[in-house]
Amino acid sequence: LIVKRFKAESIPEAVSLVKNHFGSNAIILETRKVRKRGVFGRFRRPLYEVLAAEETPVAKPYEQDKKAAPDADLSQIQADIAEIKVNVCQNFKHGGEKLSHLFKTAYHYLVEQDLEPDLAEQLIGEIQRKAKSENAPLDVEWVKKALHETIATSIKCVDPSTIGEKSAVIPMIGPTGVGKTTTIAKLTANFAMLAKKKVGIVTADTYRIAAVEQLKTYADLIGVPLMVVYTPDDMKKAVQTFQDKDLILIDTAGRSQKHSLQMKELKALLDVLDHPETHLVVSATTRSKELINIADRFEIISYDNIIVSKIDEAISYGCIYNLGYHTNKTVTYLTNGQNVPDDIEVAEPNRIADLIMGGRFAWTKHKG
Ligand SMILES: Nc1nc2c(ncn2[C@@H]2O[C@H](COP(=O)(O)OP(=O)(O)O)[C@@H](O)[C@H]2O)c(=O)[nH]1
Ligand SMILES: [Mg+2]
Repeated sequence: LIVKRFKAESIPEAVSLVKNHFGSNAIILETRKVRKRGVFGRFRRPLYEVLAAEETPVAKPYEQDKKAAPDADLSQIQADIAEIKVNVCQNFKHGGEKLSHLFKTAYHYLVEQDLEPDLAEQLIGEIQRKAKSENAPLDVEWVKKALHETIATSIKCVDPSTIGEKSAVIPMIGPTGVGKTTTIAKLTANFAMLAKKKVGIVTADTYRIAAVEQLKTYADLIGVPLMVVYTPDDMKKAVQTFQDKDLILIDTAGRSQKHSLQMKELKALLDVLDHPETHLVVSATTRSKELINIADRFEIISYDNIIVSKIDEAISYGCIYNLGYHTNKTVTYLTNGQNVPDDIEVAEPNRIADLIMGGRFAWTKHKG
């Protein structure tokens, strides 16, 4: 009896190797899933190993099957049997194999949602430990729920009831075109009209006339005063003028984080403020690498909060997790459209986890 091992990336592939070697009379003795070695071995494609031999009289059952279903291709039947054997092994003999497949699928899902691979691996590690300690039923639903929970507990958001209470002075900083001015308009409308707070708006975006006019239009519509500032002294005066306000929202010109002179000017303008609650506004459609660079470079102005804009335009939300992880800042608002004042929401960990876990991905079909 000649016995030989065949390795391939799928069972049908391995079986066809067997067939090429032994002809269609080969019999499959054993099938197993083997893992490749290496640090990331658990996330690589699996290999299947088939132990096969040339047919002996013991292999009769296969012939009977063939007679019963004359049209069925022998190698297909062999592949099916081999696959069944693998599944049986996974489900009963090596529980660990099934587990690793699930976690691998989850890892691929997270990376697909643009989570940094390192962070995705870390999250998977965490839910693997959770699975062990809770002796959890290892199915897709459990893994999704555990990921959701873990993501939600690792994202810092602000308690909505404290917004606008910590500080009365809220500057918005960030790159151009991310939605700073629109967000100020939305917040002004919400605070002034719904929360009945006394709001004043200051704009330091004097580079484009249109920018001042854009905000002036909103201020007039909502019925709140607007002051335009050019210098740090103007800024001081504006804040003094608005002393009686519950809330002062400050718009700034979009700055490129790579332009250090612009950044220094902005810093000088905001340095005169007493305990400002500075918010960095970034767009969810920006790649994670740039987002983290932006977040780092704006550190010279020192800010504690992040607003993520344009979540309506983004197709994945892992960047919010990456950003939160790297900066350890609080995410305060998400904006989800151009409409003032409606398209803004208070950021909540569960909502962000919903966004990340709600991506389109075939969990059950995903292989390797
Ligand atoms: N789709 C979408 N567009 C937005 C959002 N926020 C702002 N915008 C649009 O982005 C563009 C730039 O907004 P603007 O507030 O002027 O950005 P700024 O340069 O940071 O002040 C405008 O066309 C806004 O209507 C949002 O959440 N979703
Ligand atoms: Mg603007």
